Amino acid sequence: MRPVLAALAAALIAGPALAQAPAAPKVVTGAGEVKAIDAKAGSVTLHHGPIPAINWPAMTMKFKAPPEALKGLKPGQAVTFTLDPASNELTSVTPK
Ligand SMILES: [Cu+2]
Repeated sequence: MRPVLAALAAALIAGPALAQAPAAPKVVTGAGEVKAIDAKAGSVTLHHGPIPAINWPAMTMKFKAPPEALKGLKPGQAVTFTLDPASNELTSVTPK
């Protein structure tokens, strides 16, 4: 009985670690061009390059972003950005 319990205990301890998927990135960075800004909606449309960290090809899409990240942005501007892959919301946008 004792070896069985020991094996069970070992499996319980090892289980969660083994079940863990490869750590998803907490912050993802990308680069792109501003296509449109909607300050009222708190969103910006970017054409961004590929983002391998989250398997995204290049595309044009709308992102939610905090007001401070939208400040001073203009259509046509080249930017780098960070986004939270859990929500797909931008956390910062920096003109290049
Ligand atoms: Cu995209």
